[in-house]
Amino acid sequence: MTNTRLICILFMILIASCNSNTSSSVEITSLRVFAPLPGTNTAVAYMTIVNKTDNLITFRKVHSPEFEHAEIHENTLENGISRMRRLDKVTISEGDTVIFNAGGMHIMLVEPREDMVVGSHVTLQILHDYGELKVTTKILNRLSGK
Ligand SMILES: [Cu+2]
Repeated sequence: MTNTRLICILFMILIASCNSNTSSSVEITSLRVFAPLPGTNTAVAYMTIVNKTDNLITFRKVHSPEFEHAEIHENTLENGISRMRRLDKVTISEGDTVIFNAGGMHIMLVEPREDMVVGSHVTLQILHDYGELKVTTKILNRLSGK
């Protein structure tokens, strides 16, 4: 191997490592968005967020172009009654995982802009300290899960 070629390879590795920014190391898996139930105007999103960075990450806002509002919620039990409250932020420690699921934290999508039917595409933009996570999926039926 010539010196020039070696330098070239080293340079390419350097560029690759410079490009690995924080947002690419935060991953969303198990994304499910359920359409509003008949007679309601709220959809709900569940997912798992994995923070593979070396930093604590704070999520503060969620947007969806298909809905008027999007909020981070948490279900709590007060005197045996299940209630939802809005969270200002969700923090995930370095290397940690946070699960949004039924009965726990979730993303509430309020007032669909168009008629949301099962199979429509829905996009979520989840903003954090270092950028945003953008994911798109097909909206599911909440009763059948399909
Ligand atoms: Cu909620």
